[in-house]
Amino acid sequence: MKSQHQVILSIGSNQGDRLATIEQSLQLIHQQIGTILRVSRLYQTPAWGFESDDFYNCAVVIHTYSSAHKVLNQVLKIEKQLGRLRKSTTGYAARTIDIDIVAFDNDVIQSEKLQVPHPLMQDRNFVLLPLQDLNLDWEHPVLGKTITQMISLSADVSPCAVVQNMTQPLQGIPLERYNYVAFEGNIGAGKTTLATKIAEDFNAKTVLERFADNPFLPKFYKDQNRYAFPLEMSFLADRYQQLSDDLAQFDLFKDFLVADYHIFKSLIFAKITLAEDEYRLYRNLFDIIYKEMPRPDLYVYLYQNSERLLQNIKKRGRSYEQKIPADYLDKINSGYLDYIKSQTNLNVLIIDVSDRDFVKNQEDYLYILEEIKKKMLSQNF
Ligand code: PH2
Ligand code: MG
Ligand code: MG
Repeated sequence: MKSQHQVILSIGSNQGDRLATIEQSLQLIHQQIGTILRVSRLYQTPAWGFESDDFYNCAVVIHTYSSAHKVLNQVLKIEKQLGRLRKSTTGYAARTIDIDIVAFDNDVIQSEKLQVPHPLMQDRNFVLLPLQDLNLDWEHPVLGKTITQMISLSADVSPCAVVQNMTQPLQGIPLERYNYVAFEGNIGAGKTTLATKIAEDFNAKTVLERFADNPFLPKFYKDQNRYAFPLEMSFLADRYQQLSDDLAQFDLFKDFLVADYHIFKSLIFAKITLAEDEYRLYRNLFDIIYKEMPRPDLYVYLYQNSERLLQNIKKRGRSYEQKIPADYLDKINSGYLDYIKSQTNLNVLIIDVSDRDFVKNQEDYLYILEEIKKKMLSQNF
């Protein structure tokens, strides 16, 4: 199950500067609704179902956290921004821009405002041909047909000619040139959410920490002195086992992995939670284990102020985390920053995500991608 919805949009224009308007609509969709994973080629198509000038049409597949009705409101807003006027006449009219929801996951929606899949998609070359470019493994949830099957069954013979290729918004961010990216950050910084989203958008495999199963964690938050050592030991053992299992399944030279932790966090936490003599013992063991672990090609530290961390912790509602004090979070943050400063062999990028919310605001997510891109450019990657 994906954390985001996969949505297919069909876009058309037959008024004004058709190419420029469609390009602007793509930008606005990517910035406001969700990540555009792929854009089809652009087609010139005769007006279907009415007499009017030829259209330009294309299609996109996006990932979004928005519900179907939210996406509908978002596309209507973009249509308005791009000068779409809706008259209360019946039938089709020429338009600067039309953005239709063709599919929303495998959902079937029949509401007054929204019918998904689009009820006429199977009869329209100007929808089906662009969709074919997207190379989806999507099947119509009612008709049980793939795009290719719908094309061969369709009676539409209208000539749709390719005009040009379109710019792919994600192409400028060749993240997959890295093989192994680790997202790090304090408790509640959003590591898992971001790692999951990036992995979905860039078609990567995830390595996610299995924190929830650690039986010492709730005990530790009640009695730190008693449970710090077994807690840190079990985290280390678990992370070591998981990383060796997970990494063994993947080909670090070929696959693209996104992790929501780096094993070094074990030592950062241990330094804070353990007594000095316990920490020395722990460190001996850690060093032996650490030598064997593969290094990430990029280590992203998501900095978030403690006030926001506490809000996030409250929002996600894990009962045993609710009493974490701000000064513990401050210490963890300092531990991370000390570690980062001491590293010469680690490719580190610190991103300040205070006042950003990459689930609610697509623009905040794009900001993070931009920061990663700048880092790649600065290293000629
Ligand atoms: N949209 C319509 C009706 N007819 N014909 C073409 N070629 N392209 C369109 O986007 C289109 C249409 C209703 O939205
Ligand atoms: Mg339409
Ligand atoms: Mg429409």
